[in-house]
Amino acid sequence: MADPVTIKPYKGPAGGWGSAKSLTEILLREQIPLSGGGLLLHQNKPDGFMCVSCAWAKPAKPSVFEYCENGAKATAWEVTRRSIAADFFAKHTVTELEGWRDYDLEELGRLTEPMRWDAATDTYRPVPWAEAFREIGTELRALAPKSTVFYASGRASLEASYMYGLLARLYGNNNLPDSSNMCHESTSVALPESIGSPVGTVLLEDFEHTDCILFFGQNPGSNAPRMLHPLQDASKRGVPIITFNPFRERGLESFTNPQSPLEMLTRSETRISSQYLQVKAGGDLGAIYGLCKALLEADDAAQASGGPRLIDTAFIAEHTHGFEAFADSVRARTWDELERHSGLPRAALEQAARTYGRSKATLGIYGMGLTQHRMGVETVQMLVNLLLLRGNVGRPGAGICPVRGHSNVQGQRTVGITEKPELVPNATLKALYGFDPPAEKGLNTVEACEGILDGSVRAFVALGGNFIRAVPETDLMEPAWRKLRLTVQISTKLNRNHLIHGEVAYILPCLGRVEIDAQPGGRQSVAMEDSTACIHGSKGYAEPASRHLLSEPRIVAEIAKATLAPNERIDWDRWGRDYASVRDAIEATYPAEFKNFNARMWQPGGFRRPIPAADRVWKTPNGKANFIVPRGLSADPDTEQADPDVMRLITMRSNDQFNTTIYGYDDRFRGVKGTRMVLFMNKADIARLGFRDAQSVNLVGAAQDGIVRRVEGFRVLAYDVPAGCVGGYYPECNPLIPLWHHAERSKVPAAKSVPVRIEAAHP
Ligand SMILES: Nc1nc2c(c(=O)[nH]1)N[C@H]1C(S)=C(S)[C@@H](COP(=O)(O)OP(=O)(O)OC[C@H]3O[C@@H](n4cnc5c(=O)[nH]c(N)nc54)[C@H](O)[C@@H]3O)O[C@H]1N2
Ligand SMILES: Nc1nc2c(c(=O)[nH]1)N[C@H]1C(S)=C(S)[C@@H](COP(=O)(O)OP(=O)(O)OC[C@H]3O[C@@H](n4cnc5c(=O)[nH]c(N)nc54)[C@H](O)[C@@H]3O)O[C@H]1N2
Ligand SMILES: [Mo]
Repeated sequence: MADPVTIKPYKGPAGGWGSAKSLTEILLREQIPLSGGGLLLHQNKPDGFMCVSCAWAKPAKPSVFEYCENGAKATAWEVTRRSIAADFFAKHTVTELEGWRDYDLEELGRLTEPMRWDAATDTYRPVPWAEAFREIGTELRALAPKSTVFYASGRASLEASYMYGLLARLYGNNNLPDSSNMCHESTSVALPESIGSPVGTVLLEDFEHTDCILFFGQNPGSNAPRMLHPLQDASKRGVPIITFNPFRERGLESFTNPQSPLEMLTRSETRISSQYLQVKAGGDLGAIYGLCKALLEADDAAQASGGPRLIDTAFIAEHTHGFEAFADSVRARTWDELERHSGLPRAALEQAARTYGRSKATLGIYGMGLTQHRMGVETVQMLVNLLLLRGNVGRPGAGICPVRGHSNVQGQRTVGITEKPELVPNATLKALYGFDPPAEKGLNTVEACEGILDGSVRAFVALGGNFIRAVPETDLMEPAWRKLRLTVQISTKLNRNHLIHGEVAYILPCLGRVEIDAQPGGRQSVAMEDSTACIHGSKGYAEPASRHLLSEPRIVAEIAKATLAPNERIDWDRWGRDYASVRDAIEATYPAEFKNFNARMWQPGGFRRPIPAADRVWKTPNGKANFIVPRGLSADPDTEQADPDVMRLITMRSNDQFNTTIYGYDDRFRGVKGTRMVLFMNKADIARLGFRDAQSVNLVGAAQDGIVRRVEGFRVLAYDVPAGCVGGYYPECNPLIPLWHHAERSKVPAAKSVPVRIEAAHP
């Protein structure tokens, strides 16, 4: 049999003809007529629907086709003509389905009716909505509030999320973990201490005014492709883009705009990065220290010779605190240790620092490559330190720009999906709804996992997502999960989390955002917040996948009614069918952020909620922007091993997936076709460890905690990655991540430097 797997380097640009072809394939597979392009014309438009893929900013003046390959794939995935036939579950036991791959489960198409697991037959069986809500309510009322978790994956709208947060608090807990707990929680902990804002300060316009971009650990070609447009424009203006990434990602090297006929016909490419630094996994603290060191050395020299200063002394004096201590810590670091930790030569760091030192307005952009480390919080703060040295926060063309993941993950936090009671306007909630919101801190993702493992968590309600597949420590989590009393999954597609289920288990299928949400009072719209804190309205255009589906706000309302004592100040029925009334409640709860919400959400480009740091107002305890000295240099202090055979595994996304949703088995930009079980490895490491290219290997966890962690069946792929680092795909690699291996201060699982050993597989 011919090897279905092919691996060859991809030389083309991101975007371009490869992107057009890949999109056509998925539209055909999901049986969406190419005139379905008509639907795509509404994507990310002021009167259209907001993309269900990433959270990247939506411009006020969109182009005719304001979508990317992966955004269109996500739309196609949601409005697919495929759906799960009524008799499907009768034919397949849950135990059988557990053996199916993620891809095959979701490829079945949309879930169409509410289902309850039937123990006698081990199948999911249809159940009337009313009965489902009644039983869920009865179960939840029987449990101690502390033992229930209300998870949210970052896609649900501001309206559904607000209602969901309130449901948890009225029920009696702050157990509101969010996908953000696995993602940008490092940002949400780091930035308030540094600049007094939990989110970035950058707007899309800033890309037009910047003259230098520092780009850390984010893969825009696959994960935020619309960002390639402003990056391309900046590059064409001659703006240097300095990238720090262990992988040479195609989207950060070269881009052809698939929506420009001229670029497509002439096959013209724009180079994106002007300098590409293949930092070691977890080496960013060292790398940024290096930039700061080079800058301070140049500044010392300038001072000695009476030349212009390299640091913004006026800004530092007026706006910041902690500069001296920080400068001392920079000077105390030796180039030797910085080179060793970052894996980058001093000369390259000095070159990058010279470019930065010439800039008048720099953007610092980053993603999971910084946040998903043991020192994720410190690394984000270190990037802010670098920006503060030259006053690069709070002026046009400059700022800190975390690239958020799910399309409304940032917004969910804004409207109260958080385990931290201090982030919630509890006094306002009390005034509005006449109850005392729980004051005790709730569970985040890692703590929810701990509670499931030790049996203190008994019920898990999920507003979207595929929690069991997304979290670390799969092999311990799955058996513990089965001991839960109640699992409720509000979902669009079948995934592994439905198959690994509790004693009483429900699947509640919901409308997606691309679909028309018809309610008695008329068609409803929802709102979401993008990565730049702009809030947009979104209206569905596609016919719903089934007439049995309910909307997310309606499902949350029904669970609330079935579970909570009646509250005369909350009309759940009205909220569940008239979302403008929920937006009024959001505005009443957060008047500064959501002033005139219902009118402003349709403003082209959305409305920006106030971000004080963007105006140099620092909402930190000392009223200043703070330089913060990190506690160390290594991303993974406690797994730092002298043993050179222990590798740092980076777990990441392919170009053909959205988190645990697998669209296909190709990763075009990395040249992989037909498999996800590859291990990207440096050539010298392959030779040193006695392997060869294409050999079959297994990965074994190398954390010394007595737990055996293993994933078998990878194929070694010689690749341009720094020595000591290997790469593999998420979620296949998740059984290798210890639950305790998380960012120390934010508890984001440290998925980007997992200690592993590689063994030859013996067939
Ligand atoms: N199509 C598509 N879009 C998506 C998603 C998706 O799965 N598919 N997921 C969404 C979500 S929820 C999120 S959070 C975002 C995720 O988007 P990204 O932040 O891009 O996430 P990853 O793919 O995990 O990869 C991060 C990048 O970091 C690099 N990296 C790894 N370790 C390090 C390191 O130590 N230092 C540095 N400097 N770089 C490192 C990797 O090589 C990779 O290029 O995308 C969102 N958008
Ligand atoms: N090893 C490793 N692990 C990681 C990561 C990593 O980089 N490496 N990344 C982490 C990150 S950044 C994140 S955000 C998490 C993601 O974790 P989750 O957000 O929990 O996972 P998703 O894969 O996005 O969830 C997919 C499911 O959501 C449901 N869904 C889709 N659309 C809708 C909708 O409109 N409404 C509802 N109710 N349901 C819907 C579908 O049933 C689908 O199967 O994973 C984390 N896990
Ligand atoms: Mo994410």
